[in-house]
Amino acid sequence: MTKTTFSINIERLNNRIQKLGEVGALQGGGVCRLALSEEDRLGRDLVRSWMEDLGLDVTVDRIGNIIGIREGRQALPPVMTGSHIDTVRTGGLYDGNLGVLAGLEVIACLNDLGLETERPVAVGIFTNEEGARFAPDMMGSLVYVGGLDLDEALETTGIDGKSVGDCLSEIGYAGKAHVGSPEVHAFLELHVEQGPVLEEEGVMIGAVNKVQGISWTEFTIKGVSNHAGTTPMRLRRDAGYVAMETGQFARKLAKRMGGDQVATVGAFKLTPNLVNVVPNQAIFTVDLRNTNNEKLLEAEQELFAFVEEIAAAEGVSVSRRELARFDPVDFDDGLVGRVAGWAEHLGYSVKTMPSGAGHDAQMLARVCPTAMVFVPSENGISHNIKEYTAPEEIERGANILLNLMIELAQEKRSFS
Ligand code: HGY
Ligand code: MN
Ligand code: MN
Repeated sequence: MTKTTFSINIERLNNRIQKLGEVGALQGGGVCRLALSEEDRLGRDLVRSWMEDLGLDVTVDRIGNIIGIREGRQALPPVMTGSHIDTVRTGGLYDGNLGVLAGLEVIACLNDLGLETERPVAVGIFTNEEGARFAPDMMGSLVYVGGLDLDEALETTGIDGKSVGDCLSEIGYAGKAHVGSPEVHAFLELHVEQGPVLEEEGVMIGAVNKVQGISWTEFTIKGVSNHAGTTPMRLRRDAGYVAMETGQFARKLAKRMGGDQVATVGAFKLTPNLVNVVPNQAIFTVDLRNTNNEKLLEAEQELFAFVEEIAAAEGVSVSRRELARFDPVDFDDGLVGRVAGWAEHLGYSVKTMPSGAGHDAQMLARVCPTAMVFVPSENGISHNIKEYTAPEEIERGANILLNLMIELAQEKRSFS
């Protein structure tokens, strides 16, 4: 049976990507739009204006999620796409932004076609997906699906001591709309892979079938500051030493476990952080991930046992705070198969694969059939100003999104 296929306008989509990339632009390329910052506000204002220009009914909910809806013939649960526009400090133009702007491109195509769909079509901009300023990551979508209490999220303080609630008010995005997803028919997210797999294997599209488990822990080690010159090694209670040893252990643990296990010490702060003072405090984070939850639990247990042991030996105290903990998530097999089916139908090479990064889709998967479409990242780079995906790669991913969303939006029945 021949399927009607539609194509996106890659110039229009790429122009939006470049335009949004000017907001929070860094010298030398890339962007910095930390969640709920002034730059995030400017980015939100710009994309929201595009949503309004496209005729979407735009609401902002109490955690600041921005949802644009295009009416359907029937008031049925919408087909939804979307992602995030907050970035890390050394962000690229595509992480999250592509998913939101490709969603707007789908809407623009529906408008160009004058196509009335059975179901409404929604595009979401979820608050604080990165979690770099306020943990956990995927905060807005987690609240949206009821996985995190709204007040708890609003009271969360960030790395600069400010609360989510105060920052939402400051940037004018403490919305009034009820938070919590309307029933959603299906959710699709287009995202850059952010890793090397598609490029190394020469494959055009990733039909993402799962997201690996994530464990973020902040450790605080408290020792005794002392003179770097006069204090014999046997008398030291060196918080910095214990932190550094733990970082080394985490890396060696991941290498030893192999497979999908990864470990990262991303944030590391010594006090008083002076050349001639034995540090009396170290605060650092360890990000552990694995597609297999049992192995992730094993890695956590080994890490925690190591810190306790080495802290006791050094005579320092250790406390830890869980910043994020999400089990691996499997996407809907049927929908993943339809992503792959559309890739094949459009003549694109495709492979089914897990995601190493966290995504809003892993939260929407709690409330509706969900899948993701990956396009390659040049040199597998992301969370780096050099992040890049060529327009022709973007076009392929956005064409799959467009055609599958139209197909889903014409379905009168909910998924069996
Ligand atoms: O950390 C992540 O995987 C995502 O970028 N928040
Ligand atoms: Mn992302
Ligand atoms: Mn990211």
